[in-house]
Amino acid sequence: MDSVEKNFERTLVTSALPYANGHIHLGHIAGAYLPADIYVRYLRLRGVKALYVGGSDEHGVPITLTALKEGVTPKEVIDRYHTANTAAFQRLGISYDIYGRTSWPLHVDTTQRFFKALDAGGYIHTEEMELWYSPQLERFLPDRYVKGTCPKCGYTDANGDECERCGAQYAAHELLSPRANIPGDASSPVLRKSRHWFLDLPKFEAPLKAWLDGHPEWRPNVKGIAYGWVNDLRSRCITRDTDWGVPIPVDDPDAENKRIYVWFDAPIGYVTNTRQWAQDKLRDANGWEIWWKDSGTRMIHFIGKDNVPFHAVIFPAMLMGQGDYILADNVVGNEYLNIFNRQTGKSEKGSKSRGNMISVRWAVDNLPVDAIRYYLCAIAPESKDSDFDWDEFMNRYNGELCDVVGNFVHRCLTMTVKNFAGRVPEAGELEAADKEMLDAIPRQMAAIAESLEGFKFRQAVERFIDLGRKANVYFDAAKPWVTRKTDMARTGATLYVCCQVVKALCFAMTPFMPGGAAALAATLNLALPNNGPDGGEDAWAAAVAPLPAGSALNAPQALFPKLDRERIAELAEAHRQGEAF
Ligand code: B3M
Ligand code: ZN
Repeated sequence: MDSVEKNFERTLVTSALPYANGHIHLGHIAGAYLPADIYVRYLRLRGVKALYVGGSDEHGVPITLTALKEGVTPKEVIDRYHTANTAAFQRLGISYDIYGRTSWPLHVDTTQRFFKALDAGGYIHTEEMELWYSPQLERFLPDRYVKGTCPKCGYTDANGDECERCGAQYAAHELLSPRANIPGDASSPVLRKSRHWFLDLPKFEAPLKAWLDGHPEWRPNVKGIAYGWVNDLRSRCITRDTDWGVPIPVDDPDAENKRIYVWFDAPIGYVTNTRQWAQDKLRDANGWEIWWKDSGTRMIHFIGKDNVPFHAVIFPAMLMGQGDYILADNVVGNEYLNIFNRQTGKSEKGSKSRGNMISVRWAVDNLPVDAIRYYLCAIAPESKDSDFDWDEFMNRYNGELCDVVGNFVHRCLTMTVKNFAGRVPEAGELEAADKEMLDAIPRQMAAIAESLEGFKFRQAVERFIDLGRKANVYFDAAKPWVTRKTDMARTGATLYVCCQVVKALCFAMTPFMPGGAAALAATLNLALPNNGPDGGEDAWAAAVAPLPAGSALNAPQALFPKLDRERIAELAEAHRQGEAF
């Protein structure tokens, strides 16, 4: 726990707030939610004070465009998807302390406070802009309300503000051949002047650089994107011509038909949700401040790569402008999870129009939660994109989690329960191989901890499986099923050692596979800790203390039931048909 306990008293973990305009899918999970959840579960096991904050992003063009296309109100859209996504996260075991909403009234207050503090600090100014306007609908067409040809690469389906194909960002008036992207608007957009509010990012250049320079330990992909931005800072427009969002807290007639831009208010949602949590759980309206303003707090953001500029440049600048907020200690950005198409042998980007995405709600209806969590962690797109592949999913889950860990645990516990009256045997005289196995436990647990603390979740879960592999090798060499016919003391020593590995595996699997861990803890009559944001005992350290001889065990159950090949083929086919959403 070096990094966490040395300098900090508590850890605030956030994961990106998904837009409440669609169902969350496995790509989201692999990028921002599962790694954060594994990390938080690990911190809780360690007894660290940790708070995990998430929620829905309910403003912006993604919401209003969905509403327009469906012919319903934005409120209907966010209510529907906030409810659905809250449930989906819960079913997948993503253990938020709060899953909030940026449509909460409290969020208007938090956002407006941020805006006013930046304004008072001289970091906000207004500028007149030329924006696309629909004569037919008599409204401006912000961001994705207008489409056209990219001025950089010529892509004809580019958005009003950026091109999905070449990644270029540009001013609205640079877009070529603009057309409205709203149902029922056949008119040609025209340019009109509109006055908007801007955040003076260049004023934060020196402190942003100093802060980034102070974090050589971040992932190179995140650092690269952040420096790219910081070396080319420009003022950013933080308002939009829309009626859906947080009102701009200024006394100015030009502000009336405008709202704060979604990317300004969304990260402030982390603060709002912490405030709401403190009100609800602590009954203390100021209980949130220690999490955001005390230098003893370590803040970690988990996000997908496309959100890096906002979390590693813009939001930190907004926090700096407040004067009394802490900054993130790490921004853990992941690459993308793509979909492997066995028919074409190619990896595809997950997209709504292709119909190749797998929603969480479909996944948890059809697959064991621990299997989903295991596979997504094993292939986490940490340093490069990775592919979701059905065959690999089945082979890795069956071959690693079931065959290596599940099978070892089952063999050990079945033999122990049968031959030693349901109790952990006496260690008796230990031989060199026994001692070697026992010594490997704390070593391997420390290695897993090191990976988790370094945000290397793939490596962490590999090291967990490695402990299972070592245990199988030991078990197979000791042959307790043979020795039991001639030497019960030797058999007892072997199974005593195996029970110690099983105990360690139980704790080690808790962050990754909480379901399997709970079932195994019940078999071992162990209590897994239930630490919350107040912290508690370090159960990870206790995991390597021996399970005493004589401890009662219950009859083992299969922790990780194997996936059936035909069933997986059916699911893969349903996915191919676009039914996995
Ligand atoms: N809703 C973008 C996204 O879902 C945005 C993240 C906000 S995090 C403060 O990718
Ligand atoms: Zn382009």
